[in-house]
Amino acid sequence: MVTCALPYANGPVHIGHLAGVYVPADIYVRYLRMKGEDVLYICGSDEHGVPITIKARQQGCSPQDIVDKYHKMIKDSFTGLGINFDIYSRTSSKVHEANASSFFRRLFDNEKFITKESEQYYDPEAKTFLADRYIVGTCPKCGNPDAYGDQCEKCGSTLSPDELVNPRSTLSGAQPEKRKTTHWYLPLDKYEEWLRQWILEGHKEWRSTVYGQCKSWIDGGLQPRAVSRDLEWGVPVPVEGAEGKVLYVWFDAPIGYISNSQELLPNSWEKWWKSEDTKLVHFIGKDNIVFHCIVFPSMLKAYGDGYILPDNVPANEFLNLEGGKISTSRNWAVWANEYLVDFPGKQDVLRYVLTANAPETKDNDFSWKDFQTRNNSELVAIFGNFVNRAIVLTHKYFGGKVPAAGELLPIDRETLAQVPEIKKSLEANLEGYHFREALKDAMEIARLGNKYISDSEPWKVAKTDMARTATILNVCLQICADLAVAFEPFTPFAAEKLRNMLGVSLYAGTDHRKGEQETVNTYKPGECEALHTVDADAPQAPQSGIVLTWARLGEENLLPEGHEIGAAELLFAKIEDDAIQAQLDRLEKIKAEKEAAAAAEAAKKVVPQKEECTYEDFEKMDIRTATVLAAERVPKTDKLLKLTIDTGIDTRTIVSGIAEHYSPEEMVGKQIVILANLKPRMLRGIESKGMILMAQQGDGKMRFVTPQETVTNGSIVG
Ligand code: B3M
Ligand code: ZN
Repeated sequence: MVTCALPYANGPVHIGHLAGVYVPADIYVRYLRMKGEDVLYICGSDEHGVPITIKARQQGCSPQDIVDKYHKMIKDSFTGLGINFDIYSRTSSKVHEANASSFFRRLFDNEKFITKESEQYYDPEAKTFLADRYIVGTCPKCGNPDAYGDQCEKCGSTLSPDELVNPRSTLSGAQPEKRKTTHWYLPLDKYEEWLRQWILEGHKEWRSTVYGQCKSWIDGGLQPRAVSRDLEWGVPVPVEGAEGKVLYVWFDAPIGYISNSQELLPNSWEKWWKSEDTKLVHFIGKDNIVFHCIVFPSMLKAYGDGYILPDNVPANEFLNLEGGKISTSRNWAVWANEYLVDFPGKQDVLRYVLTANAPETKDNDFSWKDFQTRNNSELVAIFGNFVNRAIVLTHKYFGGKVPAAGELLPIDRETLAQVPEIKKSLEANLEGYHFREALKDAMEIARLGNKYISDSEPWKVAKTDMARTATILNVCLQICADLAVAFEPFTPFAAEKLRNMLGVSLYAGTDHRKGEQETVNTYKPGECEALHTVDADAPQAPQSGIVLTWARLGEENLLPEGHEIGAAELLFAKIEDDAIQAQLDRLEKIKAEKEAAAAAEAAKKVVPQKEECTYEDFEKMDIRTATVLAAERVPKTDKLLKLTIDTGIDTRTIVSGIAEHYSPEEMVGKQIVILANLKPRMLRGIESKGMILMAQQGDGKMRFVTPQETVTNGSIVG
């Protein structure tokens, strides 16, 4: 049973989600199914939680409107990318509400919770309790007026709402007030020893990043964890007197895996969730490790009733985009739904590139240049090119029928013998959740074929030795059939296209999309519209009885002599620079908008007033008007201008750091205000006598101060 983290339905999925969770899971499930394993493949939208209520408030609609919009968008994106869960349901479903509610109630009745009364901030206008993130105020450490209740983004300090000066609600701006409230907590501390045994002793094989995080949580001492919240949106707490309280989203969501299974298999879901024969694997991102390895297992343990625990949790790290952190709120992302519109027919390319760059053990980066290079120089130039040459030449010399293998030379045997070797590594990497490495193995087969055909040069041999040409192309076509199997988990659309060209089917295993009655998938040419978007008018090879299977990958003679193949069709098309540039321009625009917004925000910031001074302090300063007679840049500096000014008292030089705000030409003739009796200073070898008074905004913008109308130079400013 494979579950995928339930994406929050408050935005589309982006390439970070796909690389981190959904593409690796889909590779794994397709592979297992081709080997004949029976897999239940579960996912759905996570539709509760504070962010959804905030977004609804911002957009002036209901939380249900938000989740309805994004649930559909996310579901369509997965289908569009060939990620076909057996069910993609949602936690706002009635099945889930009933299931999560009864799950909570059983733990409550069996006294598995502790209750605690605490004081929480409440927004009297919005009439809702406020999570820390929705309280802002002045940071006590650096004075940032917009620090959050949990963190100051300016100085990075971790804060609590109580530390904020003048806290205010981000919802209504009102001054939040403290209210007493009671919540239920799962005492994770009670499960610490059990978790130490189950994970730290029992699952040393887990990815080091996952194992390490679990170890630090357990060694750090587990604390009771809230399982309810003061919110209107969510699964109501099924306890008398708990009006206005809902299950905490991270208590509710993992139960969604079970609810989705119940929805799909009402009569047989327990066969999966309560049988030791089931191997449960959770695909998630690293920020969800504690919930899937510590909290949810403890919930299942507390519940009892024979629920199984995950066999593995191959969490990925994070994917960055063009060197920046992917961010939904800042729109710094490549959205799956937009990708499918911008790059029609290139679902495989994204699956391929995200797998090749998968952040399996450390964060990694996605760049559009790399995306284009991998498509053009790997998928097109190696995989696609090899297949195209093999098929085109088979039509050219042998009328589209697999030619006789004839006498195999050592080069032929050595080439074919490598495929079963590569298959061993491919299987080990797939079984071990090393999908980047597994993809390299599959690509190794394409490189093998491409090298073989380039070295054997059948187009030359055909001039003199047709029998040898037949052997070469027979070997090539066997390798094409291997590729049609090996690439099914990674690039299912291209694999299917290749099988259609080769006139063969694939046994792709059993799925459960039709609920209790199972669906056996043998992707016969043209039969798979429901699964893949087969190009309806693609040339279909004549029906053939050949059904490829994973087991047969690497076997000899997959395509027997005389077998008829279909017309050649390009598996992949080059991606041109303009398509990439359009994406880079989009990101550039987003970056510029963000910088402009940040600058506008900074411009409004006002630095707190300095300490009081006395009139006597002020009297010491001799501030005068003056006019700029000449101006020039100070060589080898970016910021300094050397100004010759008429102070009415004398003509003198002042060096000022305003070169980034004014050119020398702009300054000549201007009347300015100076602090005339500032002690002279040597700046870059120039004696500067005085200082120009400038007004500087929070965003750094600087303008010189000048009288409203011209006055005599040397006029006293007071
Ligand atoms: N909704 C995904 C996230 O943290 C979260 C997963 C729930 S899986 C039960 O982005
Ligand atoms: Zn701060």
